[in-house]
Amino acid sequence: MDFLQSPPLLRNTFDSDATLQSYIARALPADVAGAIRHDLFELGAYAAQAWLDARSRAPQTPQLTQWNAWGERIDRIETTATWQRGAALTARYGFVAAGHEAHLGALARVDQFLRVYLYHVASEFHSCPLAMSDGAATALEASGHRALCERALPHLLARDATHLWLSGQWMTETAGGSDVGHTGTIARRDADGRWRLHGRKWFTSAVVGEMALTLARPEGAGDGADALALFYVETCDANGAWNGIRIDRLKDKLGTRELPTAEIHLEGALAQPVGELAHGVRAIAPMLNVTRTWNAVCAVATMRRCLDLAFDYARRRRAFGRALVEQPLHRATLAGLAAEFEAAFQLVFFVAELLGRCEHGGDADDKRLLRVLTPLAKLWTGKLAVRIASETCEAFGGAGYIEDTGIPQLLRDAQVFPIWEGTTNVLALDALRALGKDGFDSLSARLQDLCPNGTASEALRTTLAAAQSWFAAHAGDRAALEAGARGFAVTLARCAAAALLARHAAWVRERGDVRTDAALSIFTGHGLSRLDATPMDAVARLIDNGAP
Ligand code: MFK
Repeated sequence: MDFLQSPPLLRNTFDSDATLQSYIARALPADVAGAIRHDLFELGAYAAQAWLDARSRAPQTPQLTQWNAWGERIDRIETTATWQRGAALTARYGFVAAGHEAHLGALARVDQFLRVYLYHVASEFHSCPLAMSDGAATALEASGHRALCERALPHLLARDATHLWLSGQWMTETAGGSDVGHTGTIARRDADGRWRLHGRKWFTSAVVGEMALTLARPEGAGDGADALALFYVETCDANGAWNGIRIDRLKDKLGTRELPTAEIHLEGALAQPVGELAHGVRAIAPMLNVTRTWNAVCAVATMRRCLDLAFDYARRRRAFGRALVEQPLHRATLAGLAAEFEAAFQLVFFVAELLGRCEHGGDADDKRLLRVLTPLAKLWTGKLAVRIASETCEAFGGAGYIEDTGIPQLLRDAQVFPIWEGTTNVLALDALRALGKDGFDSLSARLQDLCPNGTASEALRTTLAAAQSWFAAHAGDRAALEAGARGFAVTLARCAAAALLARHAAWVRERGDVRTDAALSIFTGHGLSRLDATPMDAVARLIDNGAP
């Protein structure tokens, strides 16, 4: 009988996640942790079972049927079996609602994102429309538009699947991608004075949702982003017919294939302005910041899944006379990835804590810190998820390149994290904008306050000093500042993550756990600085002289 390699298995992803367990013990009061533990346990069991189930069936993708047998345009989208379970699970576990519930106050966001962290990979990116629904609820709450809040919030935050709505976030157009100011969708008043939208949206990730928030230019308004307004759209009328929406096709994507991302035309879709008829980007920003937080949570969830599988496999797979986990180089490789994940996890859940605090009061310092850390967490974890997923493929050797092991999908799916919701470069520039001219010192002081004394605090101080010098040296030269923005942003993200990992390590050390200390020393050993010293003139010589 030929040798048969046993495949990787997942244990309950809540029970087996030491990082998650120790975070909960530190961050949540015992009664809160006790109250949610059972739900988290069930989600961990669901995730492990979903992994097994997915290995025993052919992959499913959503299907668009544009015409019925008699030639009528119907644009019907059938979602996958996993997606069809999504509403019941969302209502039961409150993936959106938990973040808005009053009884946990500032901790509501932590509760919510622990649930999302456990659900994301098993959800097959049902988490995407949930993120947008959460973002829509947050933007509507921030708008103070009473009628729209009364209409949509009970659905977006429903705990009953029959009432639950999903929301889209329709921003991206053919000309207006990252540069949303080029949005071509026009809002026109009809004969009855109602607003109707006309245009083409190039990426709409939740056209199966019941509503969307979208940007459009009121007819006659000027050019540019500031003239855009934020509109609320319900996708279907009371009879279930599309509200002036034509679905041109579903996207054929590298990953997130279960997610029905569509190209659509708005052909007079009835819409309501959410607020004033301008400053739409400012009005949609609360949504962006929430979906970027989801992005970061889902990126660390992906990293965790990769590591669970890679570690399990390293214990099963033998080569050169011993298990992979006993091979010095493989051990060191896995430990290096795990240390990066540990740091990313602490940063992301700190952002969740801050978001909760800011939504329940929060002082100006917290709000400034949240504004900067949100793009930093999103951009750094997006790239890190791709790196860890890529290393995970490699940790499986050839099997990691074979589709039905389930491993390649992790990499294909991870690649979306640095792209949607703002690419790494767009987010790096956003971090610069959030920091402003004089935000560096307060960020630096907050990070140093968070970090207990020790080797990490030394590394933190040195790196922040280097970042400050870099920032000061480039402040007067916008092009040079932008050219180095990615390295600068990643450096700040790593500094924040190191401070938070050190804080966590100090707490668990007193309770006899040295694992996080080890992660901290490996993480700081990788270096915190990623400052980019590429000379601008070398860039110009390379790019402007016919290369590549
Ligand atoms: C599983 C995980 C789930 C994740 C869900 C993924 C769903 C996927 C769906 C999508 O991908 S939707 C498309 C996402 N598209 C983007 O993220 C667009 C990327 N481009 C940007 O982020 C630009 O920076 C942005 C369009 C936001 C702004 O560009 P502009 O046109 O140059 O506007 P400007 O003048 O910089 O900002 C306008 C106002 O908004 C300013 O305020 P004021 O009017 O008061 O001066 C900004 O300060 C404010 N603003 C911009 N970004 C902000 C913000 N305020 C708070 N937070 C922000 N992030």
